[in-house]
Amino acid sequence: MIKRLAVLLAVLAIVATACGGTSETEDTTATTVAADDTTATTAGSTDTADDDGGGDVGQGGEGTLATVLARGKLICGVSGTAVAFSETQPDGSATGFDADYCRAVAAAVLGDANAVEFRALTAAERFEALKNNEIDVLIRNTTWTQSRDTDIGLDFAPTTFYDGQQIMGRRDKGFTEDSTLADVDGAILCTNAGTTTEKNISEGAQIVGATITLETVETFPEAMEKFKAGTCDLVTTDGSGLIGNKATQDANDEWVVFPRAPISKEPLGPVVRQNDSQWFDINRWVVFATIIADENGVTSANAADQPLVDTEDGYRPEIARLFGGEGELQTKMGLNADAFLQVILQVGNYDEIFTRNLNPVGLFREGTFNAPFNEGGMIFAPPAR
Ligand SMILES: N[C@@H](CCC(=O)N[C@@H](CS)C(=O)NCC(=O)O)C(=O)O
Repeated sequence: MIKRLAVLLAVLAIVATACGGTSETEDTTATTVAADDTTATTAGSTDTADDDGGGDVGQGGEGTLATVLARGKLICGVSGTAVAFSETQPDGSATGFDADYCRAVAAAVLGDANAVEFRALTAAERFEALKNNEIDVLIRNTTWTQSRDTDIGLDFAPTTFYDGQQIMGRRDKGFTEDSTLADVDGAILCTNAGTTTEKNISEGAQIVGATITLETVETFPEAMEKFKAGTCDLVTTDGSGLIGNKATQDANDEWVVFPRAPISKEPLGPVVRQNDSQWFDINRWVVFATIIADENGVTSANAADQPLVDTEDGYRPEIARLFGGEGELQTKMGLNADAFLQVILQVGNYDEIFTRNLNPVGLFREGTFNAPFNEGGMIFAPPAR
């Protein structure tokens, strides 16, 4: 109670700009947030539990699998500007960890990892685009939350990257890796609208009694520009996004990411419309297939050599089933029997996808939740049987 009263006295000024087309006047109203206001509302954000009719989202008639098969390509919603996760290329395609999971779905469904049209979406646009059938699946640094899962009308495939929100500042402004959330008191923090990020930082600052000015912009690269220009003291988002952007810093401008323990849990993974079980299962098992292959040391280089019937040395029944051999289950899901073999051949297993996209920006699996479950991490798949 005392803590709540103390927090009541803390003033959280929220200044939102350039998001969602709302007016500057509305957006720049500073809001005093009382202790029992658990949600700081930022103009332009669509990430609220009640921003949707809720529970009425299907895909209107035929399932998404039929739509994708008829179209002959997958439309995958990505960020397009999330370093190492999805970066739009000059030809309109995208590269990165999330982009590779789009390719994996296309390989499973269409037998061709390149049969993907990437649709770049801001955080604030993404859920409407999915609900309005503009995309087949959303793979865009998207955190699985209760309201998104239950109220907005979405289903979350397994987490592909366990993340957590952190903050980035400059060492010459006194920030270090050991700085805490309380150290942001008095700072202008920038992030992008329509995210869990803006809510976590508002709540977190309240909890520690820090007064902050939160400026939300449309995309995270815009927040980075303001940070580089010095109009924002700090930027905040998922730790992966900060590490990815830190990889681009100038040699004479040292940025630090803190606090060491993230201020939130951000489980990121693919998202589909709810009430489309077949499509949900496909997207879930594409992720699981990449994990099971990794668990068994099956890679894009050796996937083609896996025995699919029990006549050779090295026969592994689970891999045989997963790749279309004896006891396969992919045809029960509306896919070709070799759907997951194509995923591993054309895109790779979980570790390959992680390593090639995320290691170059300084993100590694070892010692994190993204390590395999039998090495202390949380990357786990149920059995393929
Ligand atoms: N995981 C959070 C944040 C997602 C987010 O927008 N992340 C940033 C930082 S990685 C991003 O995607 N930026 C790229 C952009 O704004 O286009 C959420 O689901 O709300």
